[in-house]
Amino acid sequence: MQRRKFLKNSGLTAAGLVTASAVVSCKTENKTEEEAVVANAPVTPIKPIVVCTWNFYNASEKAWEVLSKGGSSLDAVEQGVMVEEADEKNETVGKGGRPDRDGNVTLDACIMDKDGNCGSVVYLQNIVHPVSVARKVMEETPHIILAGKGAEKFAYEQGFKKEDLLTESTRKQYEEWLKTSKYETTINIENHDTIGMLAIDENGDMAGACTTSGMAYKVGGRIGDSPIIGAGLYVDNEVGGATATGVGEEVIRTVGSFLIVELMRQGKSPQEACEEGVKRIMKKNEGRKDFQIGFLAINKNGETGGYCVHPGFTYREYSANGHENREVKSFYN
Ligand code: SD4
Repeated sequence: MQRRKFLKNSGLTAAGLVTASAVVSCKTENKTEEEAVVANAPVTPIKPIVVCTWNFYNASEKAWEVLSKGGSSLDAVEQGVMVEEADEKNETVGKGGRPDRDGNVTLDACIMDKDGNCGSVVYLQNIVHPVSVARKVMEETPHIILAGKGAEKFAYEQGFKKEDLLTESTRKQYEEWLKTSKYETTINIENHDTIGMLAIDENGDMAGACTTSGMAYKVGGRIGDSPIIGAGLYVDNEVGGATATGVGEEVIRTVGSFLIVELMRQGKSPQEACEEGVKRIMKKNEGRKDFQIGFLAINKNGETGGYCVHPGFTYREYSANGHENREVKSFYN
């Protein structure tokens, strides 16, 4: 009891010395009384905060701008990832994304809010901002996923403009690719890829978004994990959120982001949950080294973590504590 009083009165928690990880990672274990006191100590959650896959500086900067002015996590993640969708130099997302093997740029995106509402578009063409169309699906229709021509028609009805998404650069690359037409997945394309973003606003509410042009030179009609709620993205406002990048087929097979959120619900830290997520995938792919997956997670306290198959995956974190690009540990070294 003495010790309990000391901890209560010492200001230890207020000083932030009892970390979110101490609480979250210990939740399920048997405790001595002292450990239980530490584990049950209140934590000051880090908020607002935003994280995104890879070193997407401009996107996280935009999301932070929204959050730091008191904006919602939903607006932050939408406006954050839109930066990459509009960036023609980013050849894995939005305008300027690499096409499928028929030369068509087809985009996948989804968004999820604090109440578990979600919207998604798959195989969407000619629209620069699929994440915003996904938000419209969430807010303006009774549905969750719209695909292809239907999604495109809906986008025009909502006022989105038609635009050619193929650029000079991606057209040339495609013409070059046609000479061999060899499909192979590239690990850590240009050190960036799909953008998945998770944010907690100053009210402590969480949202997430994920957007991509998918695997370059995929079979026409292919859809990856990124727009699939539970695979490329999942948010549970009581627990945390997760998002994925890499070969979507493998993420879908384990319903990766949902799995990670559920592991956090069971008491794992975001880091531990991401590691377990990758290990589940590798268990089904023993010895396989030809693909990359990167998972990123955040819990309700603003504690973050990431893990990947091969070295190279990073995530960017932005809060009042500063912003940094974090390299994550990997299954293979
Ligand atoms: C997909 N996960 O379509 C996405 C794209 C990606 O490396 O991250 N590619 O499978």
